[in-house]
Amino acid sequence: LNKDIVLRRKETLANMCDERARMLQDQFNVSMNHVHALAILVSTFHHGKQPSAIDQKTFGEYTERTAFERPLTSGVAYALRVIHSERDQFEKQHGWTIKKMETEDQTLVQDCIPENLDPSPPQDEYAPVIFSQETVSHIVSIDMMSGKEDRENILRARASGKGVLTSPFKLLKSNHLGVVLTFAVYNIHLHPDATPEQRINATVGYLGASYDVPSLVEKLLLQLASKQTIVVNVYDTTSKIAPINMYGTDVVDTGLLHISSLDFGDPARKHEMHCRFKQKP
Ligand code: WA2
Repeated sequence: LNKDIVLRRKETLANMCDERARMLQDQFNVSMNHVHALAILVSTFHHGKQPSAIDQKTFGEYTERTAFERPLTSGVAYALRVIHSERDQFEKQHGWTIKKMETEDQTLVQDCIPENLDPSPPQDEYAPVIFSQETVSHIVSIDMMSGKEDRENILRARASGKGVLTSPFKLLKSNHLGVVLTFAVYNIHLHPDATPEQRINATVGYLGASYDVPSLVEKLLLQLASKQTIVVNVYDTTSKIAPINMYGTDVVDTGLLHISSLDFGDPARKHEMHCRFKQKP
């Protein structure tokens, strides 16, 4: 009899955990597809038209009005690829200088305001944000290649042609860990089997979305009204020896644990959802 109860409990936990993991994964996938479509929108109406049919106002309005299509994202932005020799002309044309991302200690909130950031030192190339959803307007003019995680994402996105994810890191103007999803924008229509070199040469910019994981997962779980029953943690388990906790407080061991796998669409990153009952039986 006791065995039956234990078995039932195990089953209940597994079902609840799998359901939540699937919901999170599906919502992530939905928003990823829409971010991909935004990259095609920029390719078609900004790079594919002379003159461009997109400016900050158009991009800001369109992305705000379609935000419902991108659950879990806190904002989207478009960064242009600028080669060093084009920098002067680019800065004159926009009326601002390309800024360096303030990394490490973002001690002062003031430092995050673009006007207070330092100009980027000379680099081979830059990825300054030229369009943004209002929610992430603080990253306009910042060179996304000057941030370690953003830079790695940009390089991987343009060589692969796929949507790529960063490891969890502290996003600008946020106190939480988040991840960034990036799609490269190309100036020609590339074959699905184009080489990394062909892709890199055809790159004109980067469409990215930021995910404030803790607040967005919290929102999703609250919709299920089961917060009294189970404790959920989401981990980046790309490094098996050093998993990163992306959501949930430190684990209080209550015995039974169920692990549901999560697939966020980037094979280079691994994620898991861990669920426990709040109370021992
Ligand atoms: N977006 C929002 N907040 C951030 C951030 C970011 N990156 N990086 C650090 N905090 C425009 O991949 C191109 C968005 C980067 C895209």
